[in-house]
Amino acid sequence: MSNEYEANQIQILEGLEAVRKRPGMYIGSTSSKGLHHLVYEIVDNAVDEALAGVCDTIVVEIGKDEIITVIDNGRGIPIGIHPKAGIPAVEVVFTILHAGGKFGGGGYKVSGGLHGVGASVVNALSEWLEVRIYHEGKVYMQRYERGKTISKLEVIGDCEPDRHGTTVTFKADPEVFETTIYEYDILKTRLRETAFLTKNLRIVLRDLRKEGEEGEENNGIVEDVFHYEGGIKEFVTYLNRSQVALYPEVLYFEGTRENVYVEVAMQHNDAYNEGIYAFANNIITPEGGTHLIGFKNALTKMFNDYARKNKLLKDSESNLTGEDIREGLTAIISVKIEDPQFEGQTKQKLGNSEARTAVENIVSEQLTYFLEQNPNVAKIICEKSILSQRARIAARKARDLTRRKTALDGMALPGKLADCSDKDPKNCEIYIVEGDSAGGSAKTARSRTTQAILPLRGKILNVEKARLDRIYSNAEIKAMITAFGTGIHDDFDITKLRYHKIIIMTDADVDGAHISTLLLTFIYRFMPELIKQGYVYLAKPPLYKVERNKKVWYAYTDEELSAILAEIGRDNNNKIQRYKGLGEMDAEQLWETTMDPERRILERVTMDDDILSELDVTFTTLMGDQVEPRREFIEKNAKFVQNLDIN
Ligand code: TSJ
Repeated sequence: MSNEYEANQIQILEGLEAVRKRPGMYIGSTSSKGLHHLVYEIVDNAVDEALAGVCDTIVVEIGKDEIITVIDNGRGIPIGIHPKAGIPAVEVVFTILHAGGKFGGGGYKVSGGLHGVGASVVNALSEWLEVRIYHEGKVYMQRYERGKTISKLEVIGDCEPDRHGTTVTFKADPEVFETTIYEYDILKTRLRETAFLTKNLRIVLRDLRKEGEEGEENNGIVEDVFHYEGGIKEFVTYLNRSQVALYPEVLYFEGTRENVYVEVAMQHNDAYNEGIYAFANNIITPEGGTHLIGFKNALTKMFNDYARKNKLLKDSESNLTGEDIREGLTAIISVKIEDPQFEGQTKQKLGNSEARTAVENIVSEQLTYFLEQNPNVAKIICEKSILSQRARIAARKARDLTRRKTALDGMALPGKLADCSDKDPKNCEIYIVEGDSAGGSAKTARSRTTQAILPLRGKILNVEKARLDRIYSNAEIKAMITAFGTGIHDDFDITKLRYHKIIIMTDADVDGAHISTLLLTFIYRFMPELIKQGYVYLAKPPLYKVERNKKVWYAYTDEELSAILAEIGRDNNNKIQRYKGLGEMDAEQLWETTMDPERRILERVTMDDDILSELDVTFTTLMGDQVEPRREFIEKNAKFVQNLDIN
């Protein structure tokens, strides 16, 4: 017996010595990340007790000197002698590598998961560790130092007869870790997540490091309590807290199939990114895996079925893709499984095939039922998905268009463009002119070497109010894109700009101002750099022509008119002409007043820098991938466009 015991001891010491030699192999790293890992490891063992339904509170305290205490009110780690090891079971837990999860058998274990290296690893990497077990009125205690047993498990006192549970206190070894200082917020985030994933478990996080210090609130104690009766349903609400939910309900599905316990919670918001988090035994699987695949399969199939059946998706329209449906979706998928297989390079992907079928079946059944019971929600999601589908198709067209453009550098210029002969962009200007007649005059009036004319016909499309597909098939817009030469969006290349002055020339009236705004909106949406870098101008045609004795004056404002009249004296020989539009000027007048670089007035279009950079971000989010501008966005920024400074 004694020989066996000694043999066991040697094995134990060799095991934990290996952990101390290569800590990174067991906890990933000895950085702050690895340090915090120690806490999760211990907490996860207590969470297992909660999952077994025999513990409802876990307290985590960060004490002075960075000593961690984890307290649960579970059954207490068994204290009886382990038949094979010949030492108390609790000592096995702390001194034998990979002993975790060997007791009790069955059930789903958090601690057996991805980083479930066992309490013995924490023990090996702690300067000291003490475990206390509260059991049948007695307090049992054992102490270890750097993994070695220091004291026999012994009763150190009495407790209330109905008290039960385990308390573990440890100090991370500064010889092992680069830092032994805990960050409250890191623990807080992780423990909150654990609480969300374990319905009804109360987790208290307490920071006692400043306890008793002067000038601190609450005697220096910081505390957070996490307790979510709604579990992952509340997790989804929490994740969507700064978003606008598309419907008030959080969908929740739950069930057990093939010994896999499945929970799914989901809700769409009005944004565009997917926020789907999958967990197996409370351990996040950043690379997804079978449970995530099962969820996605069910979602795609059920929504397409529903949309077809209810004619929300026409027969002529193609199926919604998974991405269309998941646009703006926040979801948690949580499975509990007896023997989770973590795969992939970083072991962050669930491999169990039964998890796929379990999630797929449960979500399919319960989602179908939900959609039938909640047609309003079903419709909202389908409509959002269809918007996403259209935007995706339009965005692809846009990409194709711009790609084609960049592929063929000297691509055919628009037929309506009267180009200039000089090919050095620095010398060149393009006049965008509204209306064919004004365009005709401008073509006659221009200086052919440096001035190009692009006449635009009809109403200019408001790019704020049109879907991308319509925008890209608009002839005027295509003409401008090809004439400017820069491409748009991701393909935008300022060095390809063919004219260093883009001059918008419209009538000096309300309609003209409106057309200018529409053109500026387009440029600013599709090629904001042109405005940012000061290449965009507004031409200023005169409002009045004053003629006397064969002498001519032009007035660009009412004040100017008054000033001219005051100077030359108002009399009956003045023939004052009010211009109603560019079309009233002949080519010569147009040249003299609006196009001759020596005499014309140009207003450069500028914008506030921060507004631009703020918009840039939104702009890329909006147009970057496959997304459709949302209404408030359009309204908000239409205002910015109208507020463009014109000086
Ligand atoms: F990490 C750890 F092992 F040190 C640790 C374990 C740390 C903390 C804070 C708590 C625990 C822990 C373990 N809490 N509760 C338990 N429960 C058991 O180990 C246990 C008790 C009874 C039975 C049984 O079948 O009767 C089975 C088990 C696994």
